[in-house]
Amino acid sequence: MAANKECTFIAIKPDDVQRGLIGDIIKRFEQKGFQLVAMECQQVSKEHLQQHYIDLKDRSFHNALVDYMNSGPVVAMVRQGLKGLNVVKTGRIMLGETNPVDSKPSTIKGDFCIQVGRNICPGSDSVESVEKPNALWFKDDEQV
Ligand code: IDP
Ligand code: MG
Repeated sequence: MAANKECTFIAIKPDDVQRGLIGDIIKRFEQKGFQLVAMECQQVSKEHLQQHYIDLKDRSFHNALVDYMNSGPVVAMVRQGLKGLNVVKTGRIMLGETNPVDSKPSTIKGDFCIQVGRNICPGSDSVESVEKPNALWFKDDEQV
């Protein structure tokens, strides 16, 4: 990644791929001006997902979350903006709160879902936490 850029990792979960929401979600980040760095539609292994959700390994819903994310293809992407424009923070605002009940209309979770276990899009929650998922999901030469 260029030194003057900040990246964020965003994904679209299996039932939202099946619901045909990929275009609606991507459009919001395109319109907002987040540059595309990498994107892929892939069915990921449970081992990969256990790594992705390692910080939640002690939570009661961890296994159900891994099984669900493994149940069909997901779309994963990395997007970026100039440093100082806070794409990680802005991305989280665009996504809404983890629980859709708390998400305002016009956010992705506010507009497209009602249930925390089916909440459409995970997204990086801090600049420090971005590198790990980016490296797990995409090789260096898959990020442009
Ligand atoms: P985030 O996706 O908003 O960053 P995290 O706390 O990282 O939220 O949780 C990861 C995923 O775990 C959420 O997207 C959601 O699907 C699921 N999750 C979080 N909290 C709960 C819960 O209380 N019950 C069921 N699933 C949950
Ligand atoms: Mg999270």
